[in-house]
This record gives sequence, structure tokens and C-alpha cells, in this order.
Amino acid sequence: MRILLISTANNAGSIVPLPLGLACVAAATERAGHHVRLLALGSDADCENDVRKAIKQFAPDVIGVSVRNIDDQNMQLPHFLLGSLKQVVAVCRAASSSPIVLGGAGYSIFPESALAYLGGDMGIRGEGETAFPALLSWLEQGAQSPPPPAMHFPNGSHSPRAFAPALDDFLLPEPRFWLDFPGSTEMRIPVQSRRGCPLDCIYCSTSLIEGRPVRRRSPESVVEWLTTLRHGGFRHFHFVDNTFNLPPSYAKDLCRKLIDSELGLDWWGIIYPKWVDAELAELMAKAGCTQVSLGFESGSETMLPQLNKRFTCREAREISDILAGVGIERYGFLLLGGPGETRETVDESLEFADSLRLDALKITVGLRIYPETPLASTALEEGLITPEDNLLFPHFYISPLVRDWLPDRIARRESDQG
Ligand code: B12
Repeated sequence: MRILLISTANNAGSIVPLPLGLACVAAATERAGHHVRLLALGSDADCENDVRKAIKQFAPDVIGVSVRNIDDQNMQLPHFLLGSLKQVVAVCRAASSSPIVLGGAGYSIFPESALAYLGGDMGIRGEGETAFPALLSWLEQGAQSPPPPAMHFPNGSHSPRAFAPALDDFLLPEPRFWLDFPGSTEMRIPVQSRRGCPLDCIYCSTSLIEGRPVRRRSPESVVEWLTTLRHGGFRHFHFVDNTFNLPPSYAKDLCRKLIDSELGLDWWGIIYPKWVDAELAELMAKAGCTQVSLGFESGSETMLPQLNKRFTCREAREISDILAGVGIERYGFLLLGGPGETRETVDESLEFADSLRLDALKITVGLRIYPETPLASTALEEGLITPEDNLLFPHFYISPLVRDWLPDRIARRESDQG
């Protein structure tokens, strides 16, 4: 079959990520014997014309659309990002009668409401490498048998999800794929070594996207892939794993193999402030880690358990110091306004974050409410949302004890700091 896969870019954050997820789906679809064309739309380009042109030239039998970001999670000035994607789907619909399939991280959080809002014919929740080729065979055979796993339909019916237990069988994009993106050799190429997160922070949507158990690629295959990319001219990488340091034995093994490979890489990873000892930090630095996102989110002993964080302020501080000690830059994150937040806990968090002498600190006020999370239940109990609310459209939690004060407090702090 002829398969057109579309990704969109947007200016929701300071970094515009390269479409790793869709590239993985494209590789699996080609391997299954289909003819694939990938259309990565830019944020300022004339997207609708690009879509019309691609459909006219390629005449796809199926169109897959990747839905990554729903919104920018900014309570003060929320940007809902699906309006332009809805338009892209409408253009596909007008230019082609082929089925339109939705998938992606954002889609997987809201499989029903995103399908309804965007107007796709069907969606796949979660990873697409097995599910999308299975869907294509099902369509080729006339869609007579029960649908393959992870599918959602506009009438609300869906088939159960399935997660691959290990990731080595899934292909990764080759260097030539990234070379098509202007400036990509200077950008951070996304790398993924693990999927899934068992940690259950009260607000987080990751388990809806990737499931809870940590599923891995072998460190050997990650290093093999990075070697190919290095030889293809790429040096800068971003490990997009939810928690680079989980499990720590895997993280150490991966770092050791990276060190042995002598690739001279420079990479960024996301660290949960627990399970990092001096040995891991040193291995990370030697393996090329120059920056980490350090997601402590709060610096208050009262708030950490409220957010279901499994570390203490002391542990977060020790890890921050260990990382600084080996020369890794630390980008810290505070997420303020969660259940139970008070002026005192906010002040504790700000003081804590300042005392870490981070290289950068991002403060978010108000927590984006995702479905099926403990935060959504709390918001419901407290009357902040109702069961009828469609959470696809951004709703935020902010503790009633700081609601009238916190946004100004943080705005003032940020303007004071220039
Ligand atoms: C790493 C990451 C980042 C990194 C990206 C680094 C990089 N160079 O790529 C950084 C830190 C820059 C970042 C920034 C932001 N991020 Co972010 N990010 C992630 C994270 C943790 C992983 C994404 C990833 O690369 N996954 C790996 C790939 C392989 O998986 P995938 O893309 O999901 O693709 C698979 C499936 O979804 C599916 N699939 C994908 N496309 C398609 C298409 C079809 C047709 C099918 C069938 C299947 C399919 O198959 C793929 C392979 O299995 C996710 C959370 C998560 N666990 O998914 C959040 C996430 C995507 N980010 C999110 C957000 C909000 C943002 C920001 C807006 C935050 C901000 N305010 O700045 C910015 C936006 C940046 C931008 N302009 O787009 C949200 C999106 C939801 C929402 N509310 O919109 C997520 C889901 C986190 C969350 N809150 O739950 N992010």
C-alpha cells in the first residue's frame, strides 16, 4: 500500500523536536513492505498546500497523522495547538477518500476526544511499530475480522492495547532520514533507549502513552544506532526516555558501552532525582552527557509526597551536587500549585531551587489535568472540573490556598530576575 505519514511542528516550546515517533512508524511500515512517504510540516510553511500537493503526487491508500502536542501546558496563557492540525485533517479529507489514522503521544492521552475533535477515521493508542502495520494488513484484507490491538473508532469502540515487551525488534531511523531536516547535524537528534514509567506522579500522563513497566532496547543496539548516526555526521543527542537513570543498572551499562565506543557524543537526558550515585554521574559525564533536566518539581518536604514523588529534598540536593561536581549542567523544574500547596511550601520550593545554584530553572504554575490521573480525581472532588468536561481542552489544577497569589508572585520573581 502507499502510506503518507504526516507530522506537524509547532512553536510550543523553545526546542522544536524532530519527529522520532513518526520516523519509527515509517521504518516499521516500510519493513512490512509498504511504500511510505513522510511529510514533516514546518510551523511557518504553507502546510495546507504542502499536504494537497503530497496527496496529489503520491495518491496514498492510507494517511497517518501524528498528534504530539495538544497544548503548551501554560495555565496563564494556554495555547491549544490542535486547531491547525484539525485543518490539516480536513485538507486530507477533501483531497483524498483514503482512511485517516491518528496516533502519537498527545493522541494516546485522549484517544476518543482527539479522534472526535480532529475528525480522523480511526486511531492507534500507544506505540505504532506493531499496531500500524497490523492495521494496514487488516484494511488490505477488507477490515472483516476483529480489529488488531490498540485501535479506536469514532463510535467509541476500541480494541485492547498491546505493548512489545522489549524494543530491539523495532527499527530506528537511519542518518539519511535526519539529513533531510535543514540544520539537523547541529540539532539534538532524539534517541530512545527505554519506554514506560512506573513512578505514578499524580499529574503525569506518561503511563497512558507508554505504559508502566520499563521496556528496553539492549544497550548494544542503542550504541550501534548511535555509532551509525555518528558516522552519518551527527554528534548531539537528546535521550527522550522519561527517566534516563531508571533502572540505574541499565543506565550504568549503557554509559559504559558508550564510553567504550569512543564516539565523542554530547547528549542531554532527563533525570529523576533518585538513584543517581557518584559512579553513575561520573559514567554519564564520561559518556558525553553535558546537560540534564532535573525534575524535582518541588523543594518542599510537605509537597513531595503530595505529588507522589519518591525522593526527599536531601536526595534531590545530593544528586544535583553530584551532577554539578562532574560538570553536567542542571536544568531544574518547579511545578507549583499542586494539591495542598500553600504560601509556605511555595517559599520553601523557591528557596530550595535557588540554593541548588542550577544552570537554569523553569517554573510552571498550575498543573495541566490529564485524564485517568490521581490529579483528575482530586480536581473532580474539589469541583474544579466536572465529569462532563472534555480534558482535551486544557484544564488546570491550582491549590485554592495559593490561587489568587501564586501567578503574580512568580511573575514578579521572573521580572525581578530579568
Ligand atoms: C522528550 C520529550 C520532550 C523533549 C523533546 C526532545 C527532542 N529533541 O525530541 C522536549 C523537552 C524538548 C519537549 C518539549 C515539549 N514537550 Co514534550 N515530551 C517528551 C516526551 C517525554 C517523549 C517524546 C518522545 O520523543 N517519545 C519517543 C517517541 C519514539 O515516541 P512517540 O513520539 O510517542 O511516538 C510513538 C507513538 O506515539 C506512536 N506514534 C507517533 N506518531 C504516530 C502516528 C501514527 C499515525 C501512529 C499510528 C502512531 C504514532 O508510535 C511512535 C513509536 O512507537 C513526551 C512524553 C512521552 N512519554 O511521550 C513529552 C510530551 C510529548 N511533551 C509534551 C509537551 C506539552 C511539551 C512542551 C509543549 C512543553 C513546554 N511547555 O515547553 C514542549 C513542546 C516542544 C515542541 N515545540 O513540540 C506533552 C504533550 C501533551 C500535551 N499536553 O500537549 C508530552 C506528552 C508530555 C506530557 N505532558 O504528557 N518534550
